[in-house]
Amino acid sequence: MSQALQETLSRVRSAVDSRLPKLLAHGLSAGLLEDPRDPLPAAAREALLSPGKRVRPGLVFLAGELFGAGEDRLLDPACAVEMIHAASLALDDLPSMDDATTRRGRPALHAVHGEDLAILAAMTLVVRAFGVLAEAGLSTVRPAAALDLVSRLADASGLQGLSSGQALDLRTGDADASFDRLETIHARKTGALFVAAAEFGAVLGGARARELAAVRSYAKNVGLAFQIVDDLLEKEDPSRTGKQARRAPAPTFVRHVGEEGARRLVGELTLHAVEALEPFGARAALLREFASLLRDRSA
Ligand code: GRG
Repeated sequence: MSQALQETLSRVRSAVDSRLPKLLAHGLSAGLLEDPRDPLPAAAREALLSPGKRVRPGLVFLAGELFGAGEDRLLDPACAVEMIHAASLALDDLPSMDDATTRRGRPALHAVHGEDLAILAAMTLVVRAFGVLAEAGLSTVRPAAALDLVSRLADASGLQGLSSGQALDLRTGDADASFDRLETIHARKTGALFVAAAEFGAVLGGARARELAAVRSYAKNVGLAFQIVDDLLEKEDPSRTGKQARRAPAPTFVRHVGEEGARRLVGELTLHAVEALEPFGARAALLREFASLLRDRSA
């Protein structure tokens, strides 16, 4: 990895890791956060602050910096995206979904805090994400841009995004798992949040419609490739992704086209992602490298 990308990603990671707990605690006194009779803050903190790669905030920043947006505008919206992601992991792990025993190499949230609190923690993170965007609109981000982000994140979370993708994933058996169906599932359950993250950066940097479309195409392809790599890693060795699940294997491209076919697909998607950046020339070097980094990741 180039030094420039390494520096950017570790800067984003530490900024996000130190900002997330503050955003979560918004308005709560330390006493309330640590009240042993109130079990929800600890569950929400564990869901949000357990050690994730912070890939989506990285994408917000890389796309934002392409258009000259500063950290002061990017940080809280990037944290809002991470909140939705963290909520989705807690829900995905529930016994009624993937029935995971571990996540990020630790016991799944519901295994420690119970299913009831895991659901409430996820709800808390979802509503907090939109609260964070509202507050950004009252401080660092123009109100119209903040509303734009709210709308994009809502779309990425609902019937065009995560929730729909997960529902299709849960209800698609091997017999229905056509190429198109798998593409829809992956585009919604994983791609949509990548697209929202990249759009966040572009909107905050004042990108024009055509630039926004290019960034969206990049993120859609990277998101699909990311999910396929996740499935490849999980097939090779479940401990690599830090998640172990009891649910019978979900519909994946790895099952549909085999490991080699899936690897080829990842290569093609990454190529399409990079092609989408052509209009930006050398300015998009870090985003290009980011796509390759995610393609070649081993965890
Ligand atoms: C939150 C509104 C809302 C709905 C959630 C449960 C659900 C609906 C969707 C499931 C989406 C899901 C878990 C998709 C898998 C995406 C994926 C590959 C996750 C792993 O992402 P990483 O590797 O994880 O970035 P870390 O742990 O590094 O953050």
